[in-house]
Amino acid sequence: MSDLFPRLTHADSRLAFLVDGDSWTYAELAGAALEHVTLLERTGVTAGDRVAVWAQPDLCTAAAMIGNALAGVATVPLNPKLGSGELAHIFEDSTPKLAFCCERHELPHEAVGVPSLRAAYLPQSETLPEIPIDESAVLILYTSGTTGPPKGAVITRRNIAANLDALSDAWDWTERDTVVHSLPLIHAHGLVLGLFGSLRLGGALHYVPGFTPDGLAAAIVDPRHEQTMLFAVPTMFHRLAEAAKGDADLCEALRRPRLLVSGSAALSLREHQRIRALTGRGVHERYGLTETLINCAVPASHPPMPGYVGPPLPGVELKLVDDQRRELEAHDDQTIGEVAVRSDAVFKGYLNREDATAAVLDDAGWFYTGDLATRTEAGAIRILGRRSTDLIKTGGYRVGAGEIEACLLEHPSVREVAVVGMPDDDLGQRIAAFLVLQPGEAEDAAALAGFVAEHLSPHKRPRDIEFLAELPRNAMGKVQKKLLGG
Ligand code: MCA
Ligand code: AMP
Repeated sequence: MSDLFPRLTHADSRLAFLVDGDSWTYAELAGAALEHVTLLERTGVTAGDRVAVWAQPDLCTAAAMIGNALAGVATVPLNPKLGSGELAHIFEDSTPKLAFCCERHELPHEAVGVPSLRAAYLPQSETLPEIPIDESAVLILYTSGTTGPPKGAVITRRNIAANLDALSDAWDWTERDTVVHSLPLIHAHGLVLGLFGSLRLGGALHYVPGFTPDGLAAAIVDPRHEQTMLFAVPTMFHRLAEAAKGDADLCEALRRPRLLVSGSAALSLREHQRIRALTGRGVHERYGLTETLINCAVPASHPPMPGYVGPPLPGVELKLVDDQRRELEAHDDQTIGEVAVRSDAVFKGYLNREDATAAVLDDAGWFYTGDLATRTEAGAIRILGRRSTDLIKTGGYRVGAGEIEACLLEHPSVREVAVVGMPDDDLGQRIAAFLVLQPGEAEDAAALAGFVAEHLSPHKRPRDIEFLAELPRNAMGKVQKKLLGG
């Protein structure tokens, strides 16, 4: 397919996007996207520019992102709950020409120094011109490293098309499928796979705002579509399993999807087993990163493989390397190496950060993931952890310990801080902060968690805060996070 969204080029009355009771057809989405392109022209936004889009689940959001892609404009998707400090960083770094928000929502923040616009697009039936698959940037996805503020990963039309086609192959994903999910529309999982994937393959996305097990179940059994695939992070599967105990209707709903897919973090063997015991259905895992999109997936034609994320997708070269980045040939499911990948889905680089890009992407196109894994004789990958414990995965969100530490140090009561990820049955990892206060300051954990939620975003807030007289340090003065449980 030489067109990024072929179904929008031949748009018709087939359903494309459902949110609660609302639904929009391909033709309506194409019409709204064209209206957005007209608005871009009126406001002087041109190819190569960037536009920030507040990612509320709505027709206008999808239309703005598709319209931007058509116009050669990169979308910077923004979490509507983004805190003031992180928002200021993203605006400063990505310098959007325009900040866009659907009219039926409030602009969640003052868009600092950038013209902002709220618009409503009336669903009118149209078809879209082709969007050629080339190196144009479609998305700037902000993602955390171990230290410093989040970096903007530049994702191109080719990255998206290559990855979605590989997933279509692995999962037999076609226009007959409706994806049901409740993931934020700001990351690879919810946005690239959930929304763009459905649109590229000609199926539909049924979006459930505000995750609840009952909300997902209702969407799965919605008679407006027949064949569904459920996309969720492990925390959601954990909560689905908890809720399904003694809830026959929920168990029944979870038996319905053609495929249950988990990703963004490891799904524990325990959750695999619980879902299987409750529903008789297994969960297919896949593994990826913002910078590479999805690298491995258990194929739909293969039974689920608890503990393994499957083989590399078609078109993805994968190797395990040692500390010096020398290739490890072992296929013994025992030798542990860092995962490196090369494919058309590997990003262009981090915006304005050549240094950080060069640290993870070599001249031959290999991207070094920081994830540690083994590989079986048949090529299935088992992810065991990360090289750095300062990168935390909580609820499927990637959070850097360093960015939370830097944020807490801005609070006047805090003298020293160390942040670690603690094992957690629900979130996978729970953000824990160990603090030394300035002399005479009162211990107020809720205020400090609220400070992080306001400044960065709510999911980055520490769930545990412990006050210490001093942080454990080694002879060199380095904080010993291992002694704190990290
Ligand atoms: C709570 N809230 C607060 C505070 N405390 N707000 C302000 N200040 C506070 N102190 C609010 C939150 O805003 C939220 O509101 C509500 O309380 C609950 O928040 P929280 O406890 O943080 O949510 P949760 O229940 O723990 O969320 C669990 C979740 C979420 C739904 C599973 O973690 C989630 O959506 N995860 C998805 C992450 C994801 O998409 N990752 C993909 C990365 P309200 O309810 O109104 O919002 S892409 C990727 O990884 C790749 C490529 C891949 O492989 O997929
Ligand atoms: P993000 O950039 O937010 O997508 O985070 C990417 C990271 O999520 C990877 O480097 C892995 O550490 C982790 N990850 C994603 N999918 C899986 C999975 N199925 N199993 C284990 N870890 C995963």
